[in-house]
Amino acid sequence: MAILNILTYPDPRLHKIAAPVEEINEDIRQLVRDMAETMYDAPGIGLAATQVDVHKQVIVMDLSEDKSELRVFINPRILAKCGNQDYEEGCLSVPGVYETVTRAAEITVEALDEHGKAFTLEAEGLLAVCIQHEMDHLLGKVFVEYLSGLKQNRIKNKLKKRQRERA
Ligand code: QAP
Ligand code: CO
Repeated sequence: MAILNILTYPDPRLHKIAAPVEEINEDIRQLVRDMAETMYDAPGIGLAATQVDVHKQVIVMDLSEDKSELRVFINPRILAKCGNQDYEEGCLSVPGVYETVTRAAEITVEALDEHGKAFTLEAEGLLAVCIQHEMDHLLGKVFVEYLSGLKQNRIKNKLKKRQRERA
């Protein structure tokens, strides 16, 4: 297992589009294990492969208190969406920034698990928000892109300044 480096906004690699996984093999299962370890270490509740600079359609998520409910989504597709909800989101690639985003309230998602088995999930609340947030990463989109240009610039400057201070 390994803890992977998480890209920080505004890194241009966060805008790459992830390709579908063609074959779910031991390499993909290793990636899933490393992503889960990276997410738990952070700690976070969701991580997309894009955030660790792997441009494949792989997401890990765990909304439980005790790391007991790892969910894996490979090649996810949203089959249906309904309603709206506002949620204050954060992101491991945008540390220290929390902003409210409006997304669908309920979604139906279809994906493959780490064994290549297809499943369909109906989600609402935080789970629905998290799936939509992570699927955006696979399309090269970071949640701050839903905010005004002014707010995006402030966030970019804050994170760039922090990175300079750390360097
Ligand atoms: C995505 O985010 C999410 O700023 C997952 O300093 C978050 O795991 C979807 C984190 C909220 C919906 C609602 C963020 C950790 C973790 C930070 C995360 C930080 C440390 C974010
Ligand atoms: Co994120």
